[in-house]
Amino acid sequence: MSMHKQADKTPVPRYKPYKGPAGGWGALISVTQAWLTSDNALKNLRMMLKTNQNGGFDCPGCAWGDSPESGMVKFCENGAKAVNWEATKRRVDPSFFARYSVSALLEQSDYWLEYQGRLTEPMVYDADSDRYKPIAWDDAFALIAKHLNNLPSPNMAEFYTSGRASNEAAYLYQLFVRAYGTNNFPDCSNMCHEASGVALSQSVGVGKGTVTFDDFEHADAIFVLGQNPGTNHPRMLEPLREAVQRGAQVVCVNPLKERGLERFQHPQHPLEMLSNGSEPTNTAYFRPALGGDMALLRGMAKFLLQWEREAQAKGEPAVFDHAFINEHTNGVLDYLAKVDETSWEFIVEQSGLPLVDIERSARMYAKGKNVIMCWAMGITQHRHSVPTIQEVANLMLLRGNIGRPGAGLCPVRGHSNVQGDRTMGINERPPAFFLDALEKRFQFKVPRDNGHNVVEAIHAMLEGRSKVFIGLGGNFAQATPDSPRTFEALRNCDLTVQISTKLNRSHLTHGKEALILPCFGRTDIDIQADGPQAVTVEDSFSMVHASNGQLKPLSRQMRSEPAILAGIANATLGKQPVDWLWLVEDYSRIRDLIADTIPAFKDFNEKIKHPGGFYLGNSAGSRKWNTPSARANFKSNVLPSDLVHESIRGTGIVPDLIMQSMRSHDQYNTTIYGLDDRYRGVKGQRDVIFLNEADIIRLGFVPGQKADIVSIWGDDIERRVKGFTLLPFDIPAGQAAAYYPEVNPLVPLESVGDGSHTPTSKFVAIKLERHSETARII
Ligand SMILES: Nc1nc2c(c(=O)[nH]1)N[C@H]1C(S)=C(S)[C@@H](COP(=O)(O)OP(=O)(O)OC[C@H]3O[C@@H](n4cnc5c(=O)[nH]c(N)nc54)[C@H](O)[C@@H]3O)O[C@H]1N2
Ligand SMILES: Nc1nc2c(c(=O)[nH]1)N[C@H]1C(S)=C(S)[C@@H](COP(=O)(O)OP(=O)(O)OC[C@H]3O[C@@H](n4cnc5c(=O)[nH]c(N)nc54)[C@H](O)[C@@H]3O)O[C@H]1N2
Ligand SMILES: [Mo]
Repeated sequence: MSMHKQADKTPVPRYKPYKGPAGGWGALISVTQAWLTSDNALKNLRMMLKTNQNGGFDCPGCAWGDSPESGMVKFCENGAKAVNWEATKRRVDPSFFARYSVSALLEQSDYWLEYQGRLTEPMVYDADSDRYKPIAWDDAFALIAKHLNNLPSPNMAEFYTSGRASNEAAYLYQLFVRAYGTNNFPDCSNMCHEASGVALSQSVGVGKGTVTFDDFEHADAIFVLGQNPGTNHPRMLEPLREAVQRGAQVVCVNPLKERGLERFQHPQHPLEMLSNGSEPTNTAYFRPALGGDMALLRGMAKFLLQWEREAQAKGEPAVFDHAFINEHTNGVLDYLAKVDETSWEFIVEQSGLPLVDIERSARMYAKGKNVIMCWAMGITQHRHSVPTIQEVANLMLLRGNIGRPGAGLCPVRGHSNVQGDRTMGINERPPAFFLDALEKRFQFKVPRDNGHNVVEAIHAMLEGRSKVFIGLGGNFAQATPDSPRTFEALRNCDLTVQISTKLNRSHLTHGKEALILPCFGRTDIDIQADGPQAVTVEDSFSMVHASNGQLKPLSRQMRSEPAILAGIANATLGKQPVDWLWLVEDYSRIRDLIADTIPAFKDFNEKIKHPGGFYLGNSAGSRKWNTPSARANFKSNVLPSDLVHESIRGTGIVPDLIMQSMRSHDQYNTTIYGLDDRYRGVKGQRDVIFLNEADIIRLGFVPGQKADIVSIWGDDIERRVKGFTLLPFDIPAGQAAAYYPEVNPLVPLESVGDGSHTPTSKFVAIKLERHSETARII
């Protein structure tokens, strides 16, 4: 992949199955190309060696944690891409904006927009010329303050957060927004691991994973459900491969045969690279129906129950951990009654797996003394994600697999600080204890009503109930579902403000007035009045550590996220309830406030001096259950009666296929680095839909032909994307897969998870329709 050159070339569509392992030479070549073709090659090489090192910066890629060992090289191919992408020398400066009107920019692809470089100066939209023009920082802050202070209610403003924001930025942001008077905190988490937080809080009393990095070395079995670590968490492949090598079971559950879950060659092990050897990363691979995981998990529980009864009858050792269940849990009998009630026929039908596969996975689970279960978006972006994750917890509770070394729950987070942002209070439904602590420390009346999540915020803007949108990072316009409606929602606003590093579609689908505020990223050196500043982040294993930028910022007009937020807060509220501008002179002052109000951060400034950071602890991980009963809860859910939503069934239209949306190997969410998807064998194109060849023929098409994709929902809105190439692929019949964000126009805003409000991006009912043009696969 040559990510910096491709933008100017016309892509040649190509598809050829990938035979190599994940990682290995392919990854090394790709990293090297990313370096050599970036315009900062030498500097970036030096930077990469600082990735995830003490005194270095936290990789802006994913939220996977690091081995506590120091001295190791701790970055991966896709981390390298993320760093190079941020550390470009190209600039989107006032002369760029003078050249292109917003309408002209709207014609460009997401790939082209971000490729243009870093935003370097604050800009304001000028309606007369349809262009962004420079604005002084203080004038920008004053414009925001004017809008916010003129709203009839603070609940008419939306404050979005994307999960790269540091703890310091996030804490300052939530303090400002609550002092302003609302809990409207839509955030990327609402589209991501929300279901994990909701489900686990009810089951085990904490919404985070219970494992740490070391646990992977002690597990006898690791389940990887609905996750593609080869692309999205490459550093996770190493512990998986090591687990297989030591004889542990690694069980993958994924309808697609993802390359990284099959074979891995370590790009940093010279011997393996030279011999071109590679190692398997799984011992079993099960391919369920989309949304079929809960049925699979229920089936596993049903086998355990059957074996438990057989063991009791024969006087053999128990399958369940009775001591744990008695001492630590609630509701096991109700739950087992539900398991008994669920029929084998229904389990097989809904899971999409034969009974022998379900039995095999149950055996692998039961054989492991210590088991870890990992999951990501394949599990969380469904209507019944909350009960599915609770079924994971139920299964783990039956054998006491929570709160002991080598065992536990591991929702693998996405954005590098999405977990920390929640810890800092970016939460539209904040817990009372947190609000109480804020009120006590800062002496103002904290808003207590729940605020808007992402989907509610879009509805509110569409209906004119919200008029101001502020985005701390991210790309709200493209990351959200039902794209044309989201665009309309943003355009309905009186003011939209984007605090960003790079140009994206959210800057172009703007309100009547609009600001672009350019900020530092993780890699930039951040100098404030008291000198260079570090920020802190929290990974998936609840480790908090410092991150120090390494590169001189491209322009003196760029500011840090905390400095921008302090500017907005100061203009809007003055020195209430804190002296914002004084706070950002030295971020340890912000950390002192965090220490005052969030108990696990006591002595924060001292603790981050520890190399590798510090562990926040996890109540469930130490078998303390923060539930009303002070026990872990078996949750007695029933399987969905039909995976297809009643709104879809109500139309009487029978879907051709059920489609998931997913990430390619060359993208970071809405940031497109290139047009290839190496491990899936796709080159030079993104408007593709992966289908079983039999389905292509059944539906009257030929492989390589182009089609329109139309989604089905019980309303009058036509949801259509045009001219997608039909790629024959190793995918279960009846299923389809395509790339996010290209297919986001197909995801209905109303199709959300029960209890999580997460758009169901992994379950879209579609029909294929004829498209005039036909392309050939080369
Ligand atoms: N390089 C890179 N790294 C990233 C990101 C990125 O875009 N690029 N994004 C970051 C973010 S924010 C996140 S949240 C994570 C996302 O990490 P992932 O969750 O790995 O991301 P997706 O590409 O959405 O992959 C979903 C996987 O689930 C499978 N799947 C889909 N539906 C189902 C289902 O019903 N059941 C099962 N069992 N499997 C299913 C798909 O086949 C696919 O392999 O990665 C983070 N890291
Ligand atoms: N159909 C479908 N939709 C999905 C998903 C899916 O799987 N399928 N996944 C969902 C998930 S899991 C997530 S997390 C969301 C992601 O949603 P977002 O987090 O909103 O999207 P990103 O693409 O990560 O945001 C990219 C932009 O962030 C800005 N940026 C990058 N670094 C920084 C920084 O350090 N500071 C600031 N201030 N800005 C920065 C840049 O301007 C860049 O253009 O999308 C969701 N949407
Ligand atoms: Mo995410």
